[in-house]
Formats: sequence, structure tokens, C-alpha cells
Amino acid sequence: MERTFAIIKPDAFAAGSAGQILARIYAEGFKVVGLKKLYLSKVEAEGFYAVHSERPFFGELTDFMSSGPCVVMALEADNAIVKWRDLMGATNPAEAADGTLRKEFGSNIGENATHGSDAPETAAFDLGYFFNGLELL
Ligand code: 3AN
Repeated sequence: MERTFAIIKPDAFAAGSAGQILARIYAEGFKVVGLKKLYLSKVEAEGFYAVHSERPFFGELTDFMSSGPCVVMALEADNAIVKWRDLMGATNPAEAADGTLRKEFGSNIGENATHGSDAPETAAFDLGYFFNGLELL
């Protein structure tokens, strides 16, 4: 079993899509180990995306992620990191495959409905940024 970190981003939460996305998560066989609604500050979003701080879209990305509430989750499954990335689809919803969450719920490369860790190291950072150990029992 592996754990990964996921976000229902502010665009999808504001659109009322959180329930449908959560239903897909359960239908695909993930166990939801942690879940909470947060309204990130700009500073909190910047800390989370620090790895992207030199990218040209960093300001836009952190403005968006602090623009409204989101839902952060710890998901558990066999091969959870790749499994969740596959369910999300490509970063750009226009390039995401049919049946993926970003295809169905994303609008553009910035407002793309969901986040998912891309490797064991980033999953460990992401989970530790948002959850303490007691929250993941
Ligand atoms: P992914 O989330 O698929 O791993 P990354 O790591 O390339 O994609 O990018 C991190 C986040 O930054 C993406 N989820 C997306 O919301 C945002 N992003 C990526 N590229 C752009 C861009 N060109 N313009 C605005 N936001 C972007």
C-alpha cells in the first residue's frame, strides 16, 4: 500500500464538483485516509509550491490556490501515486484523456481541478505539509 496527496482545487470546489470527484476517488478504489477543507493564504500556497518558485506562472498559481477554499486529501491504494496521476489526467485539461478528472472538471492549465504528488519524495513533503500523524490514523 502507498499513500499520495491530492487536492480538489479552488475552481472545482467553487463549482460544486467536490462531491463528484470524491465519488470517483472511492469508485476507483482509493481509501481516504485524511480529508479536510482549507482556505490557503498566499504565503501557505507559496510554501506548498516552493519547488515552482522560479517558474513564470508561480504568482498566478499561488494567487489561484489562495483564491478560495480547497479540499486536501491523503489517499491510499496500491501504487497510489501513479494511480491518482492517471485518474487526474494531463496537466492541461485540453490534453487530458476522456474519463479523467481534469478533462471533466478542469478549465485550463492553471485551473485544472486537482493536484497530485508526482513521486514518493513529493508525496512525503505534500502529506507532511498538510497533515500531522494523528490526522492520518
Ligand atoms: P502537475 O500538477 O500535473 O504535476 P506541474 O507540476 O507541471 O503539473 O505544475 C504544477 C501546477 O502549476 C499545475 N497543477 C498547474 O495548475 C500549474 N501550472 C503548470 N503550468 C502552468 C502554466 N503554464 N500556467 C499556469 N499554471 C500552470
